[in-house]
Amino acid sequence: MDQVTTPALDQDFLAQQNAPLTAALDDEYDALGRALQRRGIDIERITDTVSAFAVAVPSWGVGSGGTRFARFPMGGEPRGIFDKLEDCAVVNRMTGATPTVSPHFPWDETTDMAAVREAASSLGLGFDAVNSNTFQDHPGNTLHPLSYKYGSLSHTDPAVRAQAVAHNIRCAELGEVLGSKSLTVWIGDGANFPGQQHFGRAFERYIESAKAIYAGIPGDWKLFLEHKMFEPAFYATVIQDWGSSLLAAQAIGERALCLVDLGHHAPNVNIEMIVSRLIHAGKLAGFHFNDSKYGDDDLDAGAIEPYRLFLVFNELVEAARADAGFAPSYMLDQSHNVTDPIESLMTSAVEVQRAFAQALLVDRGALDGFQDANDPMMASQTLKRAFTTDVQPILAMARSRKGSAIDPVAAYRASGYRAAVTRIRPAKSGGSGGIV
Ligand code: PSV
Ligand code: MN
Repeated sequence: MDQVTTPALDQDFLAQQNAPLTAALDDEYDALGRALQRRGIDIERITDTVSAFAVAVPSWGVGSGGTRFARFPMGGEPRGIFDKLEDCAVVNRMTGATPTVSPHFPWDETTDMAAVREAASSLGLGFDAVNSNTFQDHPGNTLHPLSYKYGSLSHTDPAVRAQAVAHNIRCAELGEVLGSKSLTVWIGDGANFPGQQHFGRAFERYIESAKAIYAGIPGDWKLFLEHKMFEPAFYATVIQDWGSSLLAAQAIGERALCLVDLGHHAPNVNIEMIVSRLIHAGKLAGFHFNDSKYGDDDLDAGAIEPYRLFLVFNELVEAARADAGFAPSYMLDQSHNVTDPIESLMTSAVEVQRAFAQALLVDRGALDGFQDANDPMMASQTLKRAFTTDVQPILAMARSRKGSAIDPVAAYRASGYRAAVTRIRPAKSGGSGGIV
């Protein structure tokens, strides 16, 4: 497969892009450092912590997304996993925040997964959780002769369940070659009509299948259960909320954990509180970050409700305070319908990092005191003070020190990457709808 020669991955190119921005950044960073010093915060400690932060990119995120109605592909869409890796490498090169890719099988399966690992490694990338796909049929794939139309892990037919279980175990085998250590399972199983499905029996079948997957994956792997309120099942979904997810994880075993996709809840649900409860239960796997206004909109992280993202990170920073080994898994999971996916992924990685940096600024001692003294106004002001601090110089400095871009979108556009891949990769037809 021909690869693009791109300045986007070139260190000297980024140094040139950064040069005119460096003096202003130094100035703004120093000013913020002095302001934080007055609050008893060492800016260097925050910058180091933010530098070490990483969020995985989903392999499917670099293609144009779509809705049930249509998909509008853009030029230079990846033709397969090798092109996807190249796009992911650009996101990581520009932001310095996305060193791993999360693949989806069978979408990303090849006959030589070792070659995939090598290609990633030569681009400076590793792999995060692998994802299984039993939410659609895979025509022509001999490992999936039976249809998932009426479900997969909770299907009434034991043969379909066995096929779905085998696929998940296979995903872990493929993931072993890539160096992954966890499998994320999201199923679309559910019902569109009251009465269509026996809630209790479907849940029991799911748990039985998930136990079989758990027993079949390597002993040092974690099994992440991802819940989602609705879609494609519009009346009831088998693993529809964190309660079902937690019950299942507890029934399956110690290494079964609950994954929170921010878009998979009812509107106005207090997600940060769910995060706290899962931490309390020792069952928080990690996140799929995105944003939404109405449902599972899959908009860019931080695009609609940045304060909610901050509040989620506030819980995570609080948890890390009590447990130094606390290390949830972070991934973006968005559908880019109207933007260049690479620009959306870069921007989202920065937004997630921003929420983390802001949460690191919360004066936790003061917050404890205001909570104990029942002072809601000052408690809330303590959070707002951290949230409203402009941490942009910290994020930009962290990138600059890594040799990444001070302004990722500007540098990416200047690189001409999209035009270059559009010349090499033939356009895909855009006639059909479909969510990816
Ligand atoms: C489902 O909506 C989901 O969030 C799951 O994580 C899937 O694996 C992914 O999107 C891609 O469809
Ligand atoms: Mn997800």
